[in-house]
Amino acid sequence: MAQTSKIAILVPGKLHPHAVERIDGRFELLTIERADPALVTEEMAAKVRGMAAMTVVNASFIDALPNLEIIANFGVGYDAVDAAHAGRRDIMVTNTPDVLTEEVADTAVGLLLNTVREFPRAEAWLREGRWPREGAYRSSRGSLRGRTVGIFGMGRIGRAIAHRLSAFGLPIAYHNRRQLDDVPYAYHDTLVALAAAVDTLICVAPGGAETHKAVNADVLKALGENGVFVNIGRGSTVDEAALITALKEGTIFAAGLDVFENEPHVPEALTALENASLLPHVGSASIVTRQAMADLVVDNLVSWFTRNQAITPVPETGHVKREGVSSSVE
Ligand code: 8YV
Repeated sequence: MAQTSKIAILVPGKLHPHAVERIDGRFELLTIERADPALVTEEMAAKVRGMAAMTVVNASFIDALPNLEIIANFGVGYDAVDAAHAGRRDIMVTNTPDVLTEEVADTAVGLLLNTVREFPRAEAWLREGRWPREGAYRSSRGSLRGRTVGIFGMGRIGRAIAHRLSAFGLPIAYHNRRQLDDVPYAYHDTLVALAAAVDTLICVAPGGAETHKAVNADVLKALGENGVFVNIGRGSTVDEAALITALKEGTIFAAGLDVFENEPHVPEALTALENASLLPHVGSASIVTRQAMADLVVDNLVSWFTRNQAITPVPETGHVKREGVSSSVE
């Protein structure tokens, strides 16, 4: 096994314990409370060559670490990391694709069913002892039957959701940055056009400036009064205030949300709504999948420092090479 024990890896804030344990066993583990340049000591700045993070990593934090080579992000979404800045500084950024695809797609389908068929409310009815006292739970106003699904973001997870919902017998359409030539679904070149063509919109698009508040009042209006909106991507992709208004006023029928604008804070205006089904960002959160994500974070670091290659680089840093390193470990 290549000698990596002298390479310092910084973990700012919380990270999956399995990742922390593996980093500690393989590298020199350094931790700080949060990704704040003010907490970086001189010694740390000189030493740190890798980072594993599940938090916001902005340009000033990256710049506080002059010898940083790689940032391994826990999660497929890496909008919290300034990857463009890292790319400009020739710092590798990795994420955790593939290992969570099927899990998140499963969650999306579960959340959609919860939203239209009211299963969480039906279960609460049973648990509260209302079934014997008051009779059967009401028939759900919504149903999956007869729906047409639009997917915003036809990446790996979008495809896995489309695959599942096709098997449910539902027609699928999508909107993406560009049309894909290897999917059989109808493409719409704007999000409003997609929303107008379907009654069930599932957002799997990545966060970041390009998608900021993309699901706005116009999109929700186009989705229509029978419309169901599901978000399994990022809270930042939705204008949350507009969504609350649309749910309140019946502009759309219901929403299922796993992600929010200001996590872990969910506005009371949203929790008060009966036509919103809400989950606390659990899309990938099974023990097995989170462990696989943690492993991929550490495997990226190990691969970088022993084979000069990242396993899952993000596109913004695809060009970054570990050049000028004669021996892979020093
Ligand atoms: C994680 C996620 O919950 O992979 C992602 O992008 O949103 C989730 O799987 C998240 O990254 C951990 O904070």
